[in-house]
Parts: sequence; C-alpha cells; structure tokens
Amino acid sequence: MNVKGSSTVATGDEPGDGRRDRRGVGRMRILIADGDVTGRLPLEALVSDLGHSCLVAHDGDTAWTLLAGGGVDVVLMDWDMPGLNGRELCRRVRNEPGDRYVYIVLTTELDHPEHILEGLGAGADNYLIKPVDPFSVQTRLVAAERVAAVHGALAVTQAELERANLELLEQSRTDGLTGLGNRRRMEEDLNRTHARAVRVGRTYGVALFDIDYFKLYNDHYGHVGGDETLRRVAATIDVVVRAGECAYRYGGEEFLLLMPDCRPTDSIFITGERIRQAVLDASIRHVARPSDPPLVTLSGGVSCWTPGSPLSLLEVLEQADEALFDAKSDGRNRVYAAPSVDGCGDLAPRGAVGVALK
Ligand code: GH3
Ligand code: MG
Ligand code: MG
Repeated sequence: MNVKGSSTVATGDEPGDGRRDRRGVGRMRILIADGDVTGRLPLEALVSDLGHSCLVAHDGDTAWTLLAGGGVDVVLMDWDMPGLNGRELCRRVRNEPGDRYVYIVLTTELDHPEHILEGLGAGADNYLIKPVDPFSVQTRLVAAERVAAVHGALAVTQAELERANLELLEQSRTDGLTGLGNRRRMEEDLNRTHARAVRVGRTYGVALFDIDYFKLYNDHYGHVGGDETLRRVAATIDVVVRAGECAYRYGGEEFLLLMPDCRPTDSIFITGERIRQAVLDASIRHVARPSDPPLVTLSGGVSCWTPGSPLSLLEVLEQADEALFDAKSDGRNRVYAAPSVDGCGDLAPRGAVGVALK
C-alpha cells in the first residue's frame, strides 16, 4: 500500500489531541492525499511546520483506507488523484457516520476553478489553489480547527443527550419504590416473550405473587413501614431471580415473575416455591396477621404457555391469577399451579399446597 507517515510528524505528545504548541496552533492529524509529489511535498512541509502531524497518501484508495481507520481531523485532497478521485472520496467521507468531523480542503490547479464548486457541492469545506502559499494553508487550518472544536462539542452534547434519554427510558420502566421493572416494562416483556414463544415454539412461565394480609400490615406498622417492607420483599425476590428471569411490581403488593424459555414446566412451580420460601426466610415480622406464622408471607399462582397451547397471554395471566386466588382461599403462604402447568406431578396438584409454615 502506498502509505507513509511523514518524517516531519511533530515529536512529543500524541497527534490530534487538540493541544496547542508555542504558536497557539492546535495540533491536528492531517492527511495529505495527492498523487503528485510536487503538490504533496510543500503541503507536508507547511503542515508539519505549523505543528500538526501528517499522514500521506499517494492515491485515493490509500487515502480512503487511512480515513476509514479514523483519527483524521483534516484531509487536504487533490481533486484528480489516481484511484478514487476527490469527488468519490468526499462522498464517502460525508456518508460515513464517523465519531468526528473530517474537515475537507480541496486542492486544485489554478486553471480548474470548476473543480472548486463541484468539490464544495460534493462535501468539501474549503479549497486551496496550487501552488499553495503558507498563509492560505494556515488560514484553512485555523478554520478547520474551529469547525472541529464545534463538532467535538456537539458530539459531546449528543452523547450526553443519548445517555440522558437512555436513563429516562430506564426510569420510565422502573418502579420507583422497589426498583423492579414496572407494569409498563412487564407488559412489553410479556408481549415480546409470548410472541417469541409462539413463533419459535418455546415454553414460558409466569408466577403472580401477592403479599398476605398487607392491609393489616399497613394498619399495624404504618404506611411508611409498609413501603419499607415492599422494598424488602422486592429485594428478596430480586436476589432469588435467576439469569433470564425477570421480576416486576405488578401493582400494589403484587409481583410478577416472568420465566422465559423454561423447561420442564415443573420448574415453573419450583421457582415460584423458591420465591415464596425466600420471602418467608427473610423473617419480616408481621404480628398483626390473624394466622401463623407472624411473618410477612406470599401467596402465589403459576401458569405457563407451552408450544401448541391455545391460551392467549391474557389467559395465561388469568390462570395464574385464579391459582393465586385459590392459594389465598386455602389459607395463604402457598403457591398453586394452574392447569396449564402440567408435569408438576406430586409437587403441586391443584388444591394441594407448596406450604412451609413456620
Ligand atoms: P390478602 O392476604 O388477601 O392479599 O390481603 P391484603 O390485605 O394483602 O389485600 P388487600 O387487597 O385488602 O390490601 C392490599 C393492601 O396493600 C392495601 C394497600 O394499602 C396496600 N398497598 C398497596 N400498595 C401499597 C404501597 O405502595 N405502599 C404501602 N405501604 N401499601 C400499599
Ligand atoms: Mg393484592
Ligand atoms: Mg395482599
């Protein structure tokens, strides 16, 4: 490849770092693309003398390779290069979404003024008539530096905006009290999981949990105490949740666990049980409840969708809700499986319990 780094590269610090030398000129990384040595050499000498670092390409293809590698602030390009010509190179630079703006200065012979307008139209920022004089080169590079600074500041602002947008997006899908996914995120994830399960034939499970006697908890410990307990329960669930699963605050004192790609289906029940047990093991006092244990407990209902199932997402959720209702009716602090969860065998026949009273 016809590339060489100039022997006149400024020594010391890295090039293109925006620092300034004694003459107040910021150092930029400048590519000189010219097939003609008589056009190239004076430019190289001038650019280096101004304290910038120099890259040199003898043809358009090499220039493009260097530009595509990134890190170039300014390109001084001849319109009539061998290989890719100036027009094509301008087009490529402007169409390439790079992380920094490349300031393009077109160099052309005095007797080809039509190239100047054509070049500016193709994306060049400025031009130099050959043979170049030092003052003209210097003025172009001062302008280039200012444009680079403006674009750099814009890029920083843009990156900050994108970060802020991501944060807002995350916040809009996070429950403010518990830090779990909120209802909005839950609905998005459920819809996506259901659609994917139907499309590629995968099983997914849902578990719906509700804190037992939470109204009595609030009445006894106060609303602030209730909030703190909601946070503790959520944190306990979050710790037990495994990779790929996701827990959400369904609303009030209810939580939903989504288990995508779970197989076999009895794992859904086992997971539900593990969460109920974990909350029980957290031993959060609840002396106001009318039944043992005097601790905060969860009731749960699990259901699932398996390949070929006629159930809609809504029906899967309804089944989990019905199983939860039965778990409540039968005494709370237990997880029941809906009819859609087969393969549970002796683990969770509907109406039996996964109970571990303390
Ligand atoms: P069950 O065992 O049948 O579920 O009884 P429960 O008392 O838990 O159910 P109920 O639906 O009667 O009451 C739910 C309570 O949850 C009432 C409501 O004040 C409380 N709650 C809902 N959201 C919040 C919240 O964000 N903070 C607090 N502290 N309490 C909440
Ligand atoms: Mg409830
Ligand atoms: Mg409740």
